[in-house]
Amino acid sequence: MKKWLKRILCVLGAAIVLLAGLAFAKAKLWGRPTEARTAQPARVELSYDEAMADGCITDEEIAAHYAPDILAAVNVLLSGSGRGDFLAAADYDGDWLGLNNWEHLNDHPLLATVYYSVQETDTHWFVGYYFYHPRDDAEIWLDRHENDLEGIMLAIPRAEGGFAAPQAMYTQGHGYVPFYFDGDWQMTEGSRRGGGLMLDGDRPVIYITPNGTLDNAGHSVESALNHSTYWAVGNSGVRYYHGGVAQEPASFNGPYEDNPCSYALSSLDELWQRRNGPYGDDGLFGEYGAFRGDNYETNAANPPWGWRNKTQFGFGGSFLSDPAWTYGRAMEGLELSCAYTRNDYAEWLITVERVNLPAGVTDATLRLSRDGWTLSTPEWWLLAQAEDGSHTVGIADPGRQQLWAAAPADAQWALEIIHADGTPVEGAEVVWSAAYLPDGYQAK
Ligand SMILES: [Ca+2]
Ligand SMILES: [Ca+2]
Ligand SMILES: [Ca+2]
Ligand SMILES: [Ca+2]
Repeated sequence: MKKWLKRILCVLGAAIVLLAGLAFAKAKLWGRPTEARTAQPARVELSYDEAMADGCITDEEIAAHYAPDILAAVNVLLSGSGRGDFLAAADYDGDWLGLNNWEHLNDHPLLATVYYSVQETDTHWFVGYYFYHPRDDAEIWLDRHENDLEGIMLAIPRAEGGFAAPQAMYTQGHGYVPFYFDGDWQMTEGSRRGGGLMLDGDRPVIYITPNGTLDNAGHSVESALNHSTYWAVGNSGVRYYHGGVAQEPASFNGPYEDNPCSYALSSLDELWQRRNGPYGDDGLFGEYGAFRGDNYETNAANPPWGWRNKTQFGFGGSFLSDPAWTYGRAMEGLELSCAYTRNDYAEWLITVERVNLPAGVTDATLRLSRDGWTLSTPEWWLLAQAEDGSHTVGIADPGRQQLWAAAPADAQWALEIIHADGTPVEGAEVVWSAAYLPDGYQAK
């Protein structure tokens, strides 16, 4: 066949696929019954005085005040003509089984739900929001899986008599944790800045990528400021906002602002309380830190306590279990305390007190591992000799002796004293503990 003829046929073929996809999308979208639809609720605005009217501020009130506006891009050529990009609850199909969530996409309403978590130190609140989708879909077979959870973590200074604006946000994608902020803070070596924060009052405005292939897709989350747009037919999208009512989008064609849809907040505890099983076909999770799923890949989606962090000071699950560490290691000058007053999402507290080294050893460092999997790098460990000859241990920071980690109850922790070449230091001793916290951490 002539080259030019081949090219024309290719372009024609692509156009036909595109038009058919669009026609199919519209037929599907507007052909469905809309009883589930309620009137468009107003955005929930909760001031500090309103929250304090009963004398205390609950996690739910904190989550409501900072609840993000979400620009959710929709790729109409994938998954239920775009429905795969609608926010939903993890039990959207009426059960807590992970294995049927890909299959049920088109048989159940996708009522928008956003999960939240709140942790606190002396200086900050850490408020997380999590976005569930039944499918992480893509044009190519390799990039698809059942269930999908992505999220953000805000650092908010605790203020007397009012709500302060978030200072920074981090997200997670493909094992990397980009940070978004506007202050003069610097990133430490090996950490990544994603860009500036977009705020509407105290609310972040974020962008969720649609289903699709490679980095800029698969529901990864970015600040809406200068976000990188995935190619999506007609730039379709929904503007989700916290209206306190879980709705399914009535439309998604055209600009985000034309397609508002309210979401409801739900505590991350809904998922967290299921983290230790039942695992397998009759549970939401297939194992600790992974959703049960069988489409294209097995148990491929992770909740935040299973998210990787490939940066130098990151460790698996630290996104959720230790946000003070995650921020403190990545950003310089944020001045945050690493002493939690409350942390419901850490199951283990690792405390390292001191090391006794034999005379003459000058290259000692430590290695922390869990079930044979190394969490630390040599940069973590700051040894300083005390008056009695022993060495105090700072974990990346001279003043920090503790780490909060997410791991199963039967996790086997090991802390070894090693030489720079990785061999054990004979005759050395480390004083440390790994305490299991079945009910989370609460300062006495
Ligand atoms: Ca209150
Ligand atoms: Ca299900
Ligand atoms: Ca399935
Ligand atoms: Ca994803």
